[in-house]
Amino acid sequence: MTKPNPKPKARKSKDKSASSFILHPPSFPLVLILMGSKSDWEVMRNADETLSNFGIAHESRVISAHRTPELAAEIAQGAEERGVKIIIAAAGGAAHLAGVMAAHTVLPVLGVPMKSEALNGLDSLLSTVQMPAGIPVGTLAIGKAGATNAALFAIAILALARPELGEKLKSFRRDQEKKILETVLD
Ligand code: AIR
Repeated sequence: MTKPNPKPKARKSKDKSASSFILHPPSFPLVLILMGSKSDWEVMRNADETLSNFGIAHESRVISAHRTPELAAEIAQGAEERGVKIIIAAAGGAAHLAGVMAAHTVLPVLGVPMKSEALNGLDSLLSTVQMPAGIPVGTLAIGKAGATNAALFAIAILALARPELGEKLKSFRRDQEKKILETVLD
């Protein structure tokens, strides 16, 4: 049985996780959205908003595989016990966050490569997607499409055990189709 989640609290300044912050902390997140820097938020808010639109309890926060390595391991190791079902991890450049999370949990981890300044996100894509056999990361597209699709993929996974979510996904697809069919070019 899943243990009830402790209510997420604002971290005190002495806490080693002080460099991260919780953006949207519900009491019982089913999905964790993690990103390597606040500079990723503009893109990752698309994942956050997509989950909100489907009414999925989630938590979005900054965790860096390089700048807060211990906290990253701690979050991954504690996620299953908190009742989290899926982790979405986004990072840019030497983008190791999704891989590090996956190394510390058997929960499904979805990686979103962020567009980078130097190499336009190709670096992020390759460092997220090229995992060694044994530690999978489901990698989505670079940037906004990847952020939105990571959330939709997480919803599809959750829908396996929640038929009402599957119905919402079908309705979302129908609306999307309708918009295309009704498109008029002027
Ligand atoms: N990053 C942060 N820690 C490890 C990595 N790979 C990534 C962030 C962001 C990029 O570095 O995910 O995409 C630049 O971060 P910043 O904070 O310098 O803007």
